[in-house]
Amino acid sequence: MASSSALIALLVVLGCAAAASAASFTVGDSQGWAIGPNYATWASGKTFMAGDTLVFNYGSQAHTVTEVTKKEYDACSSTANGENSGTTTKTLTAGDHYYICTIGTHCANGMKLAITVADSSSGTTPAAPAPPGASTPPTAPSSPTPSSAPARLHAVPVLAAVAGVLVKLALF
Ligand SMILES: [Cu+2]
Repeated sequence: MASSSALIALLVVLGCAAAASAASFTVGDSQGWAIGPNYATWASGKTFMAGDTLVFNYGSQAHTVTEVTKKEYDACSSTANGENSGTTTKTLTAGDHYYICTIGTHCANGMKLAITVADSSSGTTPAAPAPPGASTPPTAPSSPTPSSAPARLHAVPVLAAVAGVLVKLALF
């Protein structure tokens, strides 16, 4: 009996760890998706993993969230259909992603976001690409392990230790 309850506890702990691993990022934080924030600065230092979500908050109809190619991102020009409901959530897949607002000159005025999403099964966490013309100084670390990465990984040894204790309790 003891061993089965320990195993159940272990599964619950591991299940919680898995659920907590997908992060949600609010683009621009409290400023949302608007003219004003520097999204290169916002993205720098963040680690985006496949399965994480981006949440864009903005005034309905006032802006669009349009995923574009790098070429369109660089040119601030796209004929793609964006979303303009006011709240747009994107679930990330591995690779580079580019988002712009296609209304007026909003993109040229800063409504453009470029991120690099790491595959959740790999240990690599490449930094977000710096958009050309960005006025921010290159403060992003060039090392492959940004400071935010270890925080995610700290939970693993702790869970392993907890699991080890539970198994020992079950056996003795
Ligand atoms: Cu806009």
